[in-house]
Amino acid sequence: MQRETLALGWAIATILALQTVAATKCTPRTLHHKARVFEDLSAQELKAVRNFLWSHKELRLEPSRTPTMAKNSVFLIEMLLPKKQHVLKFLDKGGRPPAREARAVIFFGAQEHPNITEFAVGPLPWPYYMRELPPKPGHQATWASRPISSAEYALLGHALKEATKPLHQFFLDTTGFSYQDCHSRCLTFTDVAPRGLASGERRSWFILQLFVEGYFLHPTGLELLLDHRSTNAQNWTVERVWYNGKFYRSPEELARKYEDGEVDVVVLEDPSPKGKSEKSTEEPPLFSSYKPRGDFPTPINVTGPRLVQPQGPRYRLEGNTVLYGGWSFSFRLRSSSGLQVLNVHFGCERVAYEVSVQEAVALYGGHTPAGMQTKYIDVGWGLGSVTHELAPGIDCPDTATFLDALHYYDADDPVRYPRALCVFEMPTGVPLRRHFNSNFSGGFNFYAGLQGQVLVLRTTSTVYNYDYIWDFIFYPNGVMEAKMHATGYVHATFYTPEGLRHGTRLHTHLLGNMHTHLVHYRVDLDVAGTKNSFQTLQMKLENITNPWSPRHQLVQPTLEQTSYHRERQAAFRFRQPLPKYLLFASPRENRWGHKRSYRLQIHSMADQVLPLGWQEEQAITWARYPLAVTKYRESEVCSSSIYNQNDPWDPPVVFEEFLKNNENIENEDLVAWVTVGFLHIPHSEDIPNTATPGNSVGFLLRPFNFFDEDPSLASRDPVIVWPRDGGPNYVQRWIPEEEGDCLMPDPFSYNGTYRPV
Ligand SMILES: [Cu+2]
Repeated sequence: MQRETLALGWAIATILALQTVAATKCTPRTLHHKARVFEDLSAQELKAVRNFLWSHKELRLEPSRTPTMAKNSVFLIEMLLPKKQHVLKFLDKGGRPPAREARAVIFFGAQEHPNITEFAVGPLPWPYYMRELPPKPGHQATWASRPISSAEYALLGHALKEATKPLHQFFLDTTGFSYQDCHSRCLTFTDVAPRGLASGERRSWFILQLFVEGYFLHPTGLELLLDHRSTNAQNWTVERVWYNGKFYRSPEELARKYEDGEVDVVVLEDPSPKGKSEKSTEEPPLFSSYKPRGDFPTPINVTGPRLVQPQGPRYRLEGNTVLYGGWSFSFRLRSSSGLQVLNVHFGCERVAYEVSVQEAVALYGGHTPAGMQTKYIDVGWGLGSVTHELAPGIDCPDTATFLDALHYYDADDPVRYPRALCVFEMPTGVPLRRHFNSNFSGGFNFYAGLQGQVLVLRTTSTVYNYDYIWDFIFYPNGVMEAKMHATGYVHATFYTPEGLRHGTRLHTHLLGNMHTHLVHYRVDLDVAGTKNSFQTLQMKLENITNPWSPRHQLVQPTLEQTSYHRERQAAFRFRQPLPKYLLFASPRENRWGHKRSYRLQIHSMADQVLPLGWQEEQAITWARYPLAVTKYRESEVCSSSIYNQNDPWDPPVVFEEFLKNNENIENEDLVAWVTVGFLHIPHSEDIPNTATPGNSVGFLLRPFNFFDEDPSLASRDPVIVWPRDGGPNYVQRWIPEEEGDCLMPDPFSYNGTYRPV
């Protein structure tokens, strides 16, 4: 079918036409000096808070590393974000910045009834006051809910070593590894959580593993339950032992039965076979190793393509603020919960006040006690603080700007995490828009395309075995994306035939346990102002008499708009239909009379993971909802806490309570809470590691009638090609095709240390 082509000369007319797109002229109002309000604490500030706390002798503080639980110590210091209304007043109307404060978490263990207390310390940089940050009524964090500190881990390691002394010969015989005088053949452990079955308990299952490369994949077959609730480690006791499918009352009982030949023993094969190949002096790699083995049919022995930016970066970093085309935003890396982008503007308007990671959980099934007990709630494992070094060229392009992070978490000084974050622009490899305008007779009227470029802000969290990659992605057309990739080692347990009901055999003695990953995000949209409404659009079929042939019926789609008045109405449960178009609308209209809106588009395979109200489900009630919309409240800024993991039965933060008052959400400051995730049934290709392809989830925030036309029209990147009679095509571009220096990046370097400063 041939479409009518337009008359000649049209192309020329277009070339001559003025560029009528009025470029919005504005300078981002919140440059570095104002964005400081969002900045994480500097080393000096963290030290000032630490010194201020230590100067209060009545707190009787001791170093975090002191090897006892019966002490008072500072566990966490991080920036305490001022109230939103104060920040907005400062940003938009000027005046003095709100007081800069720190949140300090202190474990008071040196008293008969130990407790956890949180304080606000300020004003920074020279603090002179501290005030208690009171928990919500009835929501005091219990002593048992505190995260495990490195001092407690040291004591736990020692306790395990002592407790398993009777099993020395048993371990040597069954694994060739041991805990005593072990040199290169030692055992190690993985602990799981929750730590017990009811509030106030602190008893953990430990999986004993061979301490080799990728030890997560080398269980010995022995798991052990240790009660470590007492602040006196002398009182810690082993309550249960599990070995190869059977329970024992104590290590002594297992050792005795083993000597008597009453234990069904599995002798592990040596993980690193001694049989060195003749060609190589190196030992063959372990199955849990990254070292290459095998060959591709088409071997590759040269380095791959890499990114260059011949004319330098096209984004600007001013402290913690990024300026990129239409975008400007600030960011911080909270030690407790992770990456937060703040004060997100496109053009000259605020689109979101905050988009942030709140929590990441992984809930497991298994046949071993550790497998069936595992419900990891990662903020309780320092989700925001385990931001280890990114490798240039691998974790981020060589051209990225790398930034350090500071965390004061379970430490006595701020600790510098070099290259914890990166910012980079990259081609997406697919055009943002393009069109080939055929003339349907062997040629074209024009070709036009806009290359796809995005700006990425990235960090990672290595929560013990697993690595999450956290991205915020900014597109030139006003679209913003939040994305999590999962990688690293799977959490795995000892293989038993019964375990196959809960996972996959991944090696001789290894079962990859099924689990669900869920991530919770807070999305505080401010779509052209703080007053927004939430509505959805769906498609509804209508059946009408065909107006141009009344003898016929006609079925066609119509728009069905739903408005939501109250929080409960806009809390969508899993397994309940979620409308396709989720819109956050400003009362203002675009040029065409439509409400200026942003659309939330969720990319997730998450589902309900626990029955409502089930014991530990209390800690993750947010996981009931792929989307819940609430009215902004200063008391509802986090959906989880560092305490939810170790007391999931009575956690201090219960998201469900945010919905209880069922507030009006029409023309209010709205917050969207988004749960994304996926079911992970491990498979043999998860060895050695879970790979990122297919293991990413997230959401997009897309303008929907927010602008009058695609705002990427302001980009100078498009290329238009016009055919010319009897001559070469005319290539029209707005950025000269200039040659830049194709600089080689700096040679690869990776330090890997994180040290106090
Ligand atoms: Cu997984």
